[in-house]
Amino acid sequence: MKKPSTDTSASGLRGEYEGASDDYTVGQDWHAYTPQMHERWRRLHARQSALTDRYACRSFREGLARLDCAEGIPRFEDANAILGPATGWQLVAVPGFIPDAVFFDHLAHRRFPVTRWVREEHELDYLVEPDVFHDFFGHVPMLLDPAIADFLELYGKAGERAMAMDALPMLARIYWYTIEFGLVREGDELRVFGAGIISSHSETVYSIDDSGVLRLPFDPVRVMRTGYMIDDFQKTYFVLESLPQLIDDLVGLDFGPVYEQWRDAPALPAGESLPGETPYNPKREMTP
Ligand code: HBI
Ligand code: FE
Repeated sequence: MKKPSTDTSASGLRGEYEGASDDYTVGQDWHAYTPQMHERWRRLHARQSALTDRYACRSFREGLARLDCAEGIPRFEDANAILGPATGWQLVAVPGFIPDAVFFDHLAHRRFPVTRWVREEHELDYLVEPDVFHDFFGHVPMLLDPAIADFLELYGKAGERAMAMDALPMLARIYWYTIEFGLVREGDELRVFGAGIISSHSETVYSIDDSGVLRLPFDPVRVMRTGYMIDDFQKTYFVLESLPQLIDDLVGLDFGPVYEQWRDAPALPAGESLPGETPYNPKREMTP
């Protein structure tokens, strides 16, 4: 059994896999969060939500407002009461990264694993592993969007075949360049919908405003061939024309032949365009 946390540094919950069920879920143990942890969440929420009006896509902004979670680390059961009737998703608490097969199985059943511990003071802007701020603030608002809700279930169901065909890295790039680091066009503007961007202050600004970044139109096969950075800002972002494009482009695509064709080829380096590709340039497109 888990010991009650008296720790103010979050390490009382961080990475505690002991006591987790076979599916890696744990109780959120909301009462174990300290006042300092809730205060840290409030600061993170305030800082990021100050950017969302200008940078986040409409679904994210609407979803975040519905979740009403500015005051402290939210109770997952409260979010579940909103998510269930809206899109059928439920949050389950996990201690951190979980094995790929378990992660896919949760998604295939519309259960979204949310890490329960919160980052420490010295890692406010950046950490490599997911914590409750990344998972909840970044991902949960988008679970209220019907296209993202359906897409994530399909992604979960695609996992088994990708693993059986030894092509998991290719499928994981789809998740990475959409759910984590995706951009979407809204009218004349580029907007963020990826959780990895929207939970980071500096990458939110960089992904939209930096003129040296490569932004390419979303193309599933191109995405599956493109490597990515896990410990630095992305060098390439892919832009959807709309969120339902995810479903439209991926439902009819038979991944098997794509895996067979490309899985043994080296990944395309992030940040390089191929001959004939037209990078998306919002400034140019906005000028008539
Ligand atoms: N576990 N908690 C957690 N969060 C993730 O995003 C996650 C994971 N396990 C595996 C995984 N992601 C990815 O490697 C798969 O999408 C392939
Ligand atoms: Fe994530």
